[in-house]
Amino acid sequence: MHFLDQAKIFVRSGSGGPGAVSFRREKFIEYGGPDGGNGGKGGDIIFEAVAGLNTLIDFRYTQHFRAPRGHGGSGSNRTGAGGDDLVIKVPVGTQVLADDEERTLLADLTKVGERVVFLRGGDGGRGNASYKTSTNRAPRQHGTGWPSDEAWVWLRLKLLADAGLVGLPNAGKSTFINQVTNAQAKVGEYAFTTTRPQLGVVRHKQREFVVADIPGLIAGAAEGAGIGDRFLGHIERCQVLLHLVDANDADVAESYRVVRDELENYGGGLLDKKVIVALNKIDTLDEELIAALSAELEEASGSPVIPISGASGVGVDWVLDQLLEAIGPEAAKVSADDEGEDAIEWSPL
Ligand SMILES: Nc1nc2c(ncn2[C@@H]2O[C@H](COP(=O)(O)OP(=O)(O)OP(=O)(O)O)[C@@H](O)[C@H]2O)c(=O)[nH]1
Ligand SMILES: [Mg+2]
Repeated sequence: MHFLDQAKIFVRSGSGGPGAVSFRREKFIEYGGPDGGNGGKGGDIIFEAVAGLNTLIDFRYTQHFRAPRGHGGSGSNRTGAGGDDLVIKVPVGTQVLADDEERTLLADLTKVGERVVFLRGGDGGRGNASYKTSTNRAPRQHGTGWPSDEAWVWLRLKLLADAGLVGLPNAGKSTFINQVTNAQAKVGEYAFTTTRPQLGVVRHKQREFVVADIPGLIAGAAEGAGIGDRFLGHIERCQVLLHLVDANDADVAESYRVVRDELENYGGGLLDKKVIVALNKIDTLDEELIAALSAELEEASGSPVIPISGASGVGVDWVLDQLLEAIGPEAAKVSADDEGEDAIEWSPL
Protein backbone atom coordinates (compact mmCIF):
# COMPACT_ATOMS: atom_id res chain seq x y z
CA MET A 1 0.00 0.00 0.00
CA HIS A 2 1.16 3.45 -0.83
CA PHE A 3 0.43 6.53 1.06
CA LEU A 4 -1.08 8.93 -1.38
CA ASP A 5 -0.73 12.53 -0.46
CA GLN A 6 0.22 13.88 -3.82
CA ALA A 7 -0.82 13.35 -7.38
CA LYS A 8 0.10 14.70 -10.76
CA ILE A 9 -2.71 15.59 -13.09
CA PHE A 10 -3.26 17.17 -16.47
CA VAL A 11 -5.85 19.89 -16.86
CA ARG A 12 -7.09 21.60 -19.96
CA SER A 13 -9.76 24.25 -20.29
CA GLY A 14 -12.11 24.23 -23.25
CA SER A 15 -11.24 26.19 -26.36
CA GLY A 16 -13.67 28.78 -27.61
CA GLY A 17 -16.06 27.78 -30.35
CA PRO A 18 -15.58 29.28 -33.83
CA GLY A 19 -17.68 32.16 -35.00
CA ALA A 20 -20.03 31.36 -37.87
CA VAL A 21 -20.00 32.66 -41.41
CA SER A 22 -23.57 32.94 -42.49
CA PHE A 23 -25.80 35.20 -44.56
CA ARG A 24 -29.43 35.83 -44.11
CA ARG A 25 -31.51 34.49 -47.01
CA GLU A 26 -35.17 35.15 -46.94
CA LYS A 27 -37.80 35.16 -49.53
CA PHE A 28 -38.62 38.66 -50.74
CA ILE A 29 -35.63 40.19 -49.03
CA GLU A 30 -33.24 40.98 -51.74
CA TYR A 31 -29.96 41.43 -49.92
CA GLY A 32 -29.51 39.42 -46.75
CA GLY A 33 -26.80 40.66 -44.47
CA PRO A 34 -24.18 38.60 -42.60
CA ASP A 35 -25.71 36.93 -39.58
CA GLY A 36 -23.07 34.49 -38.34
CA GLY A 37 -23.11 34.38 -34.51
CA ASN A 38 -20.17 34.24 -32.17
CA GLY A 39 -18.75 30.99 -30.86
CA GLY A 40 -19.39 29.97 -27.25
CA LYS A 41 -16.79 30.20 -24.54
CA GLY A 42 -14.91 27.04 -23.58
CA GLY A 43 -15.33 25.56 -20.10
CA ASP A 44 -13.10 26.67 -17.23
CA ILE A 45 -11.09 24.32 -15.05
CA ILE A 46 -12.11 25.02 -11.47
CA PHE A 47 -10.79 23.51 -8.26
CA GLU A 48 -13.19 23.29 -5.35
CA ALA A 49 -12.43 22.24 -1.79
CA VAL A 50 -15.13 19.97 -0.45
CA ALA A 51 -15.82 18.36 2.90
CA GLY A 52 -15.68 14.61 3.30
CA LEU A 53 -12.58 13.92 1.23
CA ASN A 54 -9.38 12.99 3.04
CA THR A 55 -7.16 11.75 0.27
CA LEU A 56 -6.09 12.37 -3.28
CA ILE A 57 -6.68 8.73 -4.09
CA ASP A 58 -9.23 9.52 -6.79
CA PHE A 59 -6.55 11.23 -8.83
CA ARG A 60 -4.72 7.99 -9.17
CA TYR A 61 -7.49 6.70 -11.38
CA THR A 62 -8.35 9.87 -13.20
CA GLN A 63 -5.41 11.99 -14.16
CA HIS A 64 -6.70 13.89 -17.15
CA PHE A 65 -9.31 16.60 -16.88
CA ARG A 66 -10.53 18.37 -19.98
CA ALA A 67 -13.29 20.91 -19.96
CA PRO A 68 -15.49 20.85 -23.07
CA ARG A 69 -14.98 23.36 -25.84
CA GLY A 70 -17.45 26.04 -26.74
CA HIS A 71 -19.86 25.31 -29.56
CA GLY A 72 -19.68 27.13 -32.83
CA GLY A 73 -21.92 30.06 -33.53
CA SER A 74 -24.59 29.72 -36.18
CA GLY A 75 -26.76 31.70 -38.51
CA SER A 76 -29.45 34.13 -37.41
CA ASN A 77 -26.87 35.59 -35.04
CA ARG A 78 -27.07 32.65 -32.69
CA THR A 79 -24.16 32.46 -30.25
CA GLY A 80 -22.79 28.99 -29.70
CA ALA A 81 -23.40 27.32 -26.36
CA GLY A 82 -20.59 27.65 -23.85
CA GLY A 83 -18.71 24.53 -22.73
CA ASP A 84 -19.57 23.56 -19.16
CA ASP A 85 -16.98 24.37 -16.54
CA LEU A 86 -15.20 21.35 -15.15
CA VAL A 87 -15.16 21.44 -11.37
CA ILE A 88 -12.46 19.26 -9.83
CA LYS A 89 -13.31 18.43 -6.24
CA VAL A 90 -10.37 18.19 -3.87
CA PRO A 91 -10.02 17.72 -0.11
CA VAL A 92 -9.66 20.79 2.08
CA GLY A 93 -5.94 21.45 2.51
CA THR A 94 -5.03 20.70 -1.09
CA GLN A 95 -2.44 22.80 -2.80
CA VAL A 96 -1.95 23.06 -6.53
CA LEU A 97 1.70 23.27 -7.52
CA ALA A 98 3.36 23.91 -10.85
CA ASP A 99 5.27 21.04 -12.41
CA ASP A 100 8.53 22.95 -12.33
CA GLU A 101 11.73 22.79 -10.33
CA GLU A 102 10.46 25.11 -7.63
CA ARG A 103 7.03 23.55 -7.39
CA THR A 104 5.56 27.02 -7.44
CA LEU A 105 2.40 27.29 -5.40
CA LEU A 106 -0.46 28.17 -7.73
CA ALA A 107 -3.49 27.66 -5.55
CA ASP A 108 -4.15 26.80 -1.95
CA LEU A 109 -7.58 25.55 -0.93
CA THR A 110 -7.99 25.84 2.79
CA LYS A 111 -11.72 26.19 3.39
CA VAL A 112 -14.75 24.10 2.52
CA GLY A 113 -16.43 25.60 -0.52
CA GLU A 114 -13.39 27.56 -1.65
CA ARG A 115 -13.17 27.72 -5.45
CA VAL A 116 -10.37 28.69 -7.72
CA VAL A 117 -10.81 29.25 -11.45
CA PHE A 118 -7.54 27.69 -12.45
CA LEU A 119 -7.66 27.77 -16.24
CA ARG A 120 -10.09 29.94 -18.09
CA GLY A 121 -11.80 28.54 -21.12
CA GLY A 122 -11.06 30.27 -24.42
CA ASP A 123 -13.51 32.91 -25.58
CA GLY A 124 -15.60 32.15 -28.60
CA GLY A 125 -14.55 33.51 -31.99
CA ARG A 126 -16.55 36.32 -33.54
CA GLY A 127 -19.14 35.50 -36.13
CA ASN A 128 -19.02 37.23 -39.50
CA ALA A 129 -21.91 39.49 -38.51
CA SER A 130 -19.63 41.30 -36.13
CA TYR A 131 -17.17 42.12 -38.91
CA LYS A 132 -19.69 44.05 -40.94
CA THR A 133 -18.65 47.60 -41.66
CA SER A 134 -19.91 50.32 -43.92
CA THR A 135 -17.31 49.36 -46.49
CA ASN A 136 -17.55 45.60 -46.11
CA ARG A 137 -21.17 44.64 -45.99
CA ALA A 138 -20.67 40.95 -46.65
CA PRO A 139 -17.62 39.87 -44.69
CA ARG A 140 -16.57 36.25 -44.79
CA GLN A 141 -14.22 36.91 -41.95
CA HIS A 142 -14.73 35.14 -38.64
CA GLY A 143 -12.78 34.26 -35.50
CA THR A 144 -11.83 30.65 -34.96
CA GLY A 145 -12.16 30.89 -31.18
CA TRP A 146 -9.48 31.37 -28.55
CA PRO A 147 -7.38 28.37 -27.70
CA SER A 148 -7.65 26.33 -24.55
CA ASP A 149 -5.08 26.46 -21.82
CA GLU A 150 -3.43 23.40 -20.39
CA ALA A 151 -0.98 22.36 -17.72
CA TRP A 152 0.41 19.48 -15.76
CA VAL A 153 0.16 20.27 -12.08
CA TRP A 154 0.83 18.58 -8.78
CA LEU A 155 -1.84 18.32 -6.17
CA ARG A 156 -0.52 18.07 -2.67
CA LEU A 157 -2.64 17.48 0.36
CA LYS A 158 -1.56 18.78 3.68
CA LEU A 159 -3.52 17.48 6.60
CA LEU A 160 -5.10 20.25 8.56
CA ALA A 161 -4.38 19.27 12.12
CA ASP A 162 -4.34 21.61 15.09
CA ALA A 163 -1.66 19.70 16.96
CA GLY A 164 1.14 17.54 15.61
CA LEU A 165 2.95 14.74 17.40
CA VAL A 166 6.70 14.58 16.96
CA GLY A 167 9.39 12.39 18.43
CA LEU A 168 11.85 9.65 17.68
CA PRO A 169 10.53 6.33 16.45
CA ASN A 170 9.06 4.38 19.37
CA ALA A 171 8.52 7.47 21.51
CA GLY A 172 4.92 6.38 21.90
CA LYS A 173 3.20 8.81 19.51
CA SER A 174 0.74 6.32 18.10
CA THR A 175 -0.04 4.94 21.53
CA PHE A 176 -0.80 8.49 22.61
CA ILE A 177 -3.13 9.27 19.72
CA ASN A 178 -4.93 6.00 20.37
CA GLN A 179 -5.34 6.97 24.00
CA VAL A 180 -6.82 10.42 23.35
CA THR A 181 -8.82 9.80 20.18
CA ASN A 182 -10.45 6.75 18.71
CA ALA A 183 -7.95 6.64 15.90
CA GLN A 184 -6.59 3.14 15.61
CA ALA A 185 -3.00 3.79 14.84
CA LYS A 186 -0.67 0.85 14.61
CA VAL A 187 1.61 0.46 17.62
CA GLY A 188 4.77 -1.62 17.58
CA GLU A 189 7.86 -2.10 19.63
CA TYR A 190 10.03 -1.45 16.60
CA ALA A 191 11.00 1.78 14.85
CA PHE A 192 8.88 3.16 12.01
CA THR A 193 5.70 1.38 12.90
CA THR A 194 3.91 4.41 11.59
CA THR A 195 4.51 4.92 7.89
CA ARG A 196 1.74 7.34 7.08
CA PRO A 197 0.09 10.20 8.93
CA GLN A 198 -3.03 9.53 10.87
CA LEU A 199 -5.53 12.00 12.21
CA GLY A 200 -7.65 11.74 15.29
CA VAL A 201 -10.15 14.11 16.82
CA VAL A 202 -9.71 14.88 20.50
CA ARG A 203 -12.73 15.86 22.55
CA HIS A 204 -11.65 17.44 25.75
CA LYS A 205 -13.54 19.78 28.07
CA GLN A 206 -16.24 20.17 25.47
CA ARG A 207 -13.83 21.37 22.91
CA GLU A 208 -12.57 19.57 19.88
CA PHE A 209 -9.33 19.58 17.95
CA VAL A 210 -7.44 17.44 15.48
CA VAL A 211 -4.17 15.70 16.29
CA ALA A 212 -1.82 14.28 13.68
CA ASP A 213 0.42 11.31 14.31
CA ILE A 214 3.31 11.14 11.89
CA PRO A 215 6.23 8.75 11.39
CA GLY A 216 9.15 9.05 13.79
CA LEU A 217 12.11 11.29 12.98
CA ILE A 218 15.73 10.30 13.23
CA ALA A 219 18.99 12.14 12.71
CA GLY A 220 19.35 12.88 9.02
CA ALA A 221 15.61 12.71 8.32
CA ALA A 222 15.91 15.98 6.44
CA GLU A 223 18.29 14.21 4.05
CA GLY A 224 15.95 11.30 3.74
CA ALA A 225 17.12 9.02 6.56
CA GLY A 226 14.47 6.74 7.97
CA ILE A 227 11.15 7.64 6.45
CA GLY A 228 12.58 11.09 5.96
CA ASP A 229 10.91 14.38 6.61
CA ARG A 230 8.32 14.42 3.87
CA PHE A 231 5.53 14.01 6.34
CA LEU A 232 6.53 17.11 8.23
CA GLY A 233 4.63 19.10 5.64
CA HIS A 234 1.51 17.73 7.26
CA ILE A 235 2.20 19.51 10.51
CA GLU A 236 3.32 22.81 9.04
CA ARG A 237 -0.08 24.26 9.74
CA CYS A 238 -0.47 22.98 13.26
CA GLN A 239 -0.84 25.52 16.03
CA VAL A 240 1.24 23.48 18.41
CA LEU A 241 3.51 20.46 18.51
CA LEU A 242 3.54 17.80 21.17
CA HIS A 243 7.04 16.46 21.47
CA LEU A 244 7.21 13.04 23.13
CA VAL A 245 10.44 11.77 24.57
CA ASP A 246 10.77 8.16 25.69
CA ALA A 247 11.93 8.12 29.31
CA ASN A 248 13.73 4.85 28.63
CA ASP A 249 16.08 6.44 26.10
CA ALA A 250 19.73 6.44 27.14
CA ASP A 251 19.91 10.23 27.00
CA VAL A 252 16.60 12.08 27.00
CA ALA A 253 18.24 15.44 26.34
CA GLU A 254 19.92 14.03 23.25
CA SER A 255 16.67 12.41 22.09
CA TYR A 256 15.02 15.78 22.37
CA ARG A 257 17.75 17.57 20.45
CA VAL A 258 17.87 15.12 17.56
CA VAL A 259 14.23 15.81 16.78
CA ARG A 260 14.60 19.55 17.22
CA ASP A 261 17.54 19.50 14.80
CA GLU A 262 15.43 17.77 12.18
CA LEU A 263 12.62 20.26 12.65
CA GLU A 264 15.14 23.02 12.17
CA ASN A 265 16.62 21.41 9.05
CA TYR A 266 13.19 21.02 7.58
CA GLY A 267 12.37 24.69 8.16
CA GLY A 268 8.83 25.75 7.34
CA GLY A 269 8.56 27.51 10.70
CA LEU A 270 8.32 24.24 12.59
CA LEU A 271 10.94 25.25 15.10
CA ASP A 272 9.06 28.42 15.95
CA LYS A 273 5.84 26.69 16.79
CA LYS A 274 4.60 26.40 20.32
CA VAL A 275 5.76 23.11 21.68
CA ILE A 276 4.69 21.03 24.62
CA VAL A 277 7.31 18.61 25.83
CA ALA A 278 6.28 15.40 27.56
CA LEU A 279 8.42 12.70 29.11
CA ASN A 280 6.61 9.56 28.07
CA LYS A 281 6.33 6.00 29.42
CA ILE A 282 6.79 7.03 33.05
CA ASP A 283 4.87 3.92 34.08
CA THR A 284 8.20 2.15 33.70
CA LEU A 285 10.05 4.39 36.20
CA ASP A 286 10.04 5.27 39.88
CA GLU A 287 9.31 8.75 41.20
CA GLU A 288 12.89 9.63 41.71
CA LEU A 289 13.95 8.81 38.18
CA ILE A 290 10.95 10.62 36.76
CA ALA A 291 11.95 13.76 38.62
CA ALA A 292 15.57 13.48 37.54
CA LEU A 293 14.80 12.86 33.88
CA SER A 294 12.17 15.59 33.80
CA ALA A 295 14.73 18.02 35.15
CA GLU A 296 17.23 16.95 32.51
CA LEU A 297 14.71 17.38 29.77
CA GLU A 298 13.59 20.73 31.13
CA GLU A 299 17.11 21.95 30.99
CA ALA A 300 17.62 20.73 27.43
CA SER A 301 14.34 22.12 26.15
CA GLY A 302 14.09 25.25 28.23
CA SER A 303 10.41 24.58 28.76
CA PRO A 304 8.31 22.80 31.38
CA VAL A 305 8.09 19.06 30.93
CA ILE A 306 4.96 17.03 31.59
CA PRO A 307 5.61 13.47 32.74
CA ILE A 308 3.05 11.14 31.16
CA SER A 309 2.28 7.61 30.22
CA GLY A 310 0.46 7.43 26.94
CA ALA A 311 -0.29 3.78 27.61
CA SER A 312 -1.81 4.12 31.09
CA GLY A 313 -3.19 7.61 30.60
CA VAL A 314 -1.30 9.23 33.48
CA GLY A 315 -0.72 12.92 32.78
CA VAL A 316 -2.55 12.79 29.49
CA ASP A 317 -5.33 15.16 30.58
CA TRP A 318 -2.72 17.67 31.59
CA VAL A 319 -1.22 17.49 28.13
CA LEU A 320 -4.65 17.97 26.54
CA ASP A 321 -5.24 21.02 28.73
CA GLN A 322 -2.01 22.50 27.48
CA LEU A 323 -2.78 21.68 23.86
CA LEU A 324 -6.21 23.27 24.15
CA GLU A 325 -4.74 26.39 25.62
CA ALA A 326 -2.16 26.61 22.85
CA ILE A 327 -4.75 26.08 20.13
CA GLY A 328 -7.04 28.70 21.64
CA PRO A 329 -10.37 29.65 20.08
CA GLU A 330 -9.66 27.57 16.96
CA ALA A 331 -10.71 24.48 18.89
CA ALA A 332 -14.39 24.03 18.11
CA LYS A 333 -16.94 23.78 20.88
CA VAL A 334 -18.94 20.59 21.13
CA SER A 335 -22.13 20.17 23.08
CA ALA A 336 -22.10 17.98 26.17
CA ASP A 337 -24.34 15.31 24.65
CA ASP A 338 -22.01 15.06 21.71
CA GLU A 339 -19.15 13.75 23.80
CA GLY A 340 -17.34 10.84 22.26
CA GLU A 341 -14.52 10.54 19.85
CA ASP A 342 -14.22 10.32 16.14
CA ALA A 343 -11.38 9.41 13.91
CA ILE A 344 -10.96 11.02 10.56
CA GLU A 345 -9.93 8.05 8.56
CA TRP A 346 -6.91 8.80 6.47
CA SER A 347 -7.24 5.99 4.06
CA PRO A 348 -3.95 5.28 2.30
CA LEU A 349 -4.22 2.73 -0.52
N1 LIG B 1 5.49 1.21 29.08
C1 LIG B 1 5.01 1.97 28.11
N2 LIG B 1 5.18 1.61 26.82
C2 LIG B 1 4.69 2.42 25.86
C3 LIG B 1 4.01 3.63 26.16
N3 LIG B 1 3.64 4.21 25.01
C4 LIG B 1 4.08 3.40 24.02
N4 LIG B 1 4.70 2.31 24.53
C5 LIG B 1 5.32 1.23 23.76
O1 LIG B 1 6.36 1.76 22.98
C6 LIG B 1 6.41 1.11 21.71
C7 LIG B 1 6.29 2.12 20.60
O2 LIG B 1 5.00 2.72 20.66
P1 LIG B 1 4.35 3.47 19.41
O3 LIG B 1 3.14 4.15 19.94
O4 LIG B 1 4.22 2.56 18.26
O5 LIG B 1 5.49 4.55 19.13
P2 LIG B 1 5.59 5.58 17.92
O6 LIG B 1 6.24 6.80 18.46
O7 LIG B 1 4.29 5.75 17.28
O8 LIG B 1 6.62 4.84 16.97
P3 LIG B 1 6.86 5.00 15.38
O9 LIG B 1 5.52 4.96 14.72
O10 LIG B 1 7.70 3.86 15.01
O11 LIG B 1 7.53 6.33 15.21
C8 LIG B 1 5.28 0.08 21.72
O12 LIG B 1 5.81 -1.16 22.09
C9 LIG B 1 4.34 0.60 22.80
O13 LIG B 1 3.62 -0.42 23.42
C10 LIG B 1 3.85 3.97 27.55
O14 LIG B 1 3.27 4.99 27.92
N5 LIG B 1 4.37 3.12 28.45
MG1 LIG C 1 3.72 5.39 15.41
